[in-house]
Amino acid sequence: MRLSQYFLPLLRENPSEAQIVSHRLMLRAGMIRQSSAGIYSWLPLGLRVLKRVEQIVREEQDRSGAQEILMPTIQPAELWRESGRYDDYGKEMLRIQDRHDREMLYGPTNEEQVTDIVRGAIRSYRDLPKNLYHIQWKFRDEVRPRFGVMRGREFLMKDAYSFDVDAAGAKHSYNKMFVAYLRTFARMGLKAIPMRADTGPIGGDLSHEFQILAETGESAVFCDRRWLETAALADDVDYDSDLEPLFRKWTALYAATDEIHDPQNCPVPPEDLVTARGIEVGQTFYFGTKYSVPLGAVVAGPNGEEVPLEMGSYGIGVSRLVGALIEANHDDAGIIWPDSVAPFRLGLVNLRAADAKCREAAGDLYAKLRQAGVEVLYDDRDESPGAKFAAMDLIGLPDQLIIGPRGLAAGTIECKNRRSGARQDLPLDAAVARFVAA
Ligand code: 5CA
Repeated sequence: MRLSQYFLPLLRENPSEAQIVSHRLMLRAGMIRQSSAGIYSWLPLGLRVLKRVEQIVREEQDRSGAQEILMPTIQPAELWRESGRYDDYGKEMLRIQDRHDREMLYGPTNEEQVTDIVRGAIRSYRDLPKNLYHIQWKFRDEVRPRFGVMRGREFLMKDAYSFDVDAAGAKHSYNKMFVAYLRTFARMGLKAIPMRADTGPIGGDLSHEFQILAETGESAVFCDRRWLETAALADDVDYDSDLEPLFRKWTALYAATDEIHDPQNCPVPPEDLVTARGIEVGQTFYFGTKYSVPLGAVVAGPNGEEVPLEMGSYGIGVSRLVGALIEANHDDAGIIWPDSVAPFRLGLVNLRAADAKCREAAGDLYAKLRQAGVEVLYDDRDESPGAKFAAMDLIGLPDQLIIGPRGLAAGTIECKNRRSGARQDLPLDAAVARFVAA
């Protein structure tokens, strides 16, 4: 992509409405624009990151055996009356009336909707287990939308729903999602700590919040000091094996959110307890038959008896993750994307757009990299070197290739790593080879 043609409305000043660094940087880097409180448009650069985050989430869901569907954003109120949540959910739910005065709502979550799909389609325990997920926009009329995409009113969520014939099966399904979450966040270079959590309006008695420690996090969390030295899960996992040992290993060290944490009965002595802030990037729930019983989602069990489905639900804040990634990866100059979610792999900077030789060399390099399938953002604008460096650092692509007249005379190009700041002069061809191989 040529920057001269790209829609990248950068802001020079810090927007006054943004209180935390990720919100500031998303606005300044031209990733998002606010539409109304807690509701955002995603511009080209931001959308690229959102899609990459979404794709990692999707791949790890698929790997664990979950199957993707797509449910609507608008749901009928009757379904929520069946579960009893239409009244319980309160003002956070956006209620709508259609032209026939039918009551509808913009889904804040989909337990009822998915249970309705499954109750009509699965009749026997032989068709279980199943885990269905979708990646869809949700609406919650939050009292205090804030921090940009971190606490929005409209936000993108991956939500998965598992169906089993008994509690043992449901726990295995829970463990699969639990492990898939560890892998998902690890692939983004994030350490998300699974913490025992309250279940809130979703219900149930087993729940974990996946929290990324960050000063700007909205949750108050507590964990064993040893969590700070624990590396993220990187291994491959056989999802058909017994995952209980892995689940135990990753829940052995104490970690809890403040709704659950009880200082009187905490197993960790105060000197080994970390009190911190966290960003909740995902939450898992096991709630058994809370929805299947009222909605009549039953199957024929092994002895022909009717059994209500055992269910769990599992959410990941896809749009929130974009903010969380920036909170965890930035410096004074701007964003520093991990490779796995970067909007482009590489920035190519031509320091002298007016110089024919520089233009030719940069154009040639751009063509070669694109041909080799490397995603490049090519700054071909006629701007000062200072402005170009600042823009590249702000948008945070993992590596920058810088072409200028001096290097070119010697047949070299400068390669700068955004994270380490390390610079290296490379022969032109070596620069191509390095990123084509990577
Ligand atoms: N049905 C369950 C799981 S599928 C559910 O809705 N869980 S949740 O309420 O915990 O939401 C799942 C995830 O969505 C959260 O962990 C959080 O990362 C994200 N999320 C929730 N509310 C917001 C919000 N207002 N803005 C951005 N992300 C949010």
